[in-house]
Amino acid sequence: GTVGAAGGVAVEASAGVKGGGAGGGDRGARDLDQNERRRFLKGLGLAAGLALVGGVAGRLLTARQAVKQARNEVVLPRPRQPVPVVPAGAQVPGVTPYVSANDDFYRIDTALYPPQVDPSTWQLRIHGMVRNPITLTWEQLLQRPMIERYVTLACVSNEVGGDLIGNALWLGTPIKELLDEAGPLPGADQVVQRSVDGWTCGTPTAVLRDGRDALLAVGMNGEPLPVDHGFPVRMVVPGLYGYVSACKWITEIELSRFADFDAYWVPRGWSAQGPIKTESRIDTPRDGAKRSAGTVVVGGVAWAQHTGITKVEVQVDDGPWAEATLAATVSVDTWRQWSYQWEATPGDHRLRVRATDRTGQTQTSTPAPPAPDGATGWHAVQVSIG
Ligand SMILES: Nc1nc2c(c(=O)[nH]1)N[C@H]1C(S)=C(S)[C@@H](COP(=O)(O)O)O[C@H]1N2
Ligand SMILES: [Mo]
Repeated sequence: GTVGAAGGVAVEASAGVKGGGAGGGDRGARDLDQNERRRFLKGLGLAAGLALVGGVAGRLLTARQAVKQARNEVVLPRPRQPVPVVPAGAQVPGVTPYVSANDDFYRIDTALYPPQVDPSTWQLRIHGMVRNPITLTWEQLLQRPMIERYVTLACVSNEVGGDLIGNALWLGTPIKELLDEAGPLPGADQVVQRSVDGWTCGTPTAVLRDGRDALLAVGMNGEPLPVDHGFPVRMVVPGLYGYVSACKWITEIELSRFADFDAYWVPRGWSAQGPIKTESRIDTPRDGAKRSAGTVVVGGVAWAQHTGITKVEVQVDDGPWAEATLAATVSVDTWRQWSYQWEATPGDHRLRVRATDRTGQTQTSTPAPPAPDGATGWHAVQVSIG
């Protein structure tokens, strides 16, 4: 039910996503968007016949058709190492899938319609404060070394307990190697990424070169990127919120300075730097669930991308914090599931969760809204035991 959260939505359904990027605005703005969208869709129905005759809608449909076909014809290159294997036991029953299906993967962007980019004319320009500017075609990109990694992407506008987070297997070429070839000049501390639709984000150059598996990605869960998720090429950076790192439909990388350029969401009140905050969520039981007294398995996810989760604790009402069992995980770049066996007694109870990351830091109890750099606080659910 969150703006832009549904993956695989029809192109028309995305009309309400506008402005739902990093922030998504407040509730009022969302409702307005919904009404506008309904009116817009009605208008579409009336005008459809006319518009289809050589109109905007017609051209849009043609572009969608052509790009859909081009995507179907893509043969993804093989990664240079075997695919990482998801260990048995990464999945706790009743918890959200460890790997998010492409169609269920949350979607956030400012695009009224997802840009239709034809790979045969796609180019990536790496320029700005570099010694050797580079231009890559789709064919050239596919010939570069490819790796495949699970990375959990998260949106800064995710509320505590929210679902604007997903984990996928990304295939791509390490951006570090491309940046090394381009040769950033001293002082170029920001890598500005620009999408074909003009959207921009800025990532610290140092983060993209520190050895983490930051990818210029072409594949998602074994398929070419879905159009909604950036086909043909996007960036994926472990440890940073999407609004500062995960440019979809990317066509330009400009080495710059944070002092010289503010990316799209920065003048709109969001922080220029966006490391993902350590968070955790209860998936089962759901808020408002009714269960019988006895053993109830409480489970969920916790994440501290590129740092790693070392502990998750659960609290019943105002009781002591009890340590949950951590499930297996592929790497520190993904979320991690957990479970806790609760001996539930009759009555209404509040369950809370908090995670500790590998730096030893435990999530703060202090609630903060998503803006400007990510929500904080402990996720809680109410459960009634009969
Ligand atoms: N071109 C473009 N890329 C974008 C955005 C956007 O609005 N336009 N939104 C960003 C944000 S805020 C997030 S959280 C991620 C979401 O990626 P997804 O839609 O594949 O889940 O994409 C990022 N990349
Ligand atoms: Mo986001």
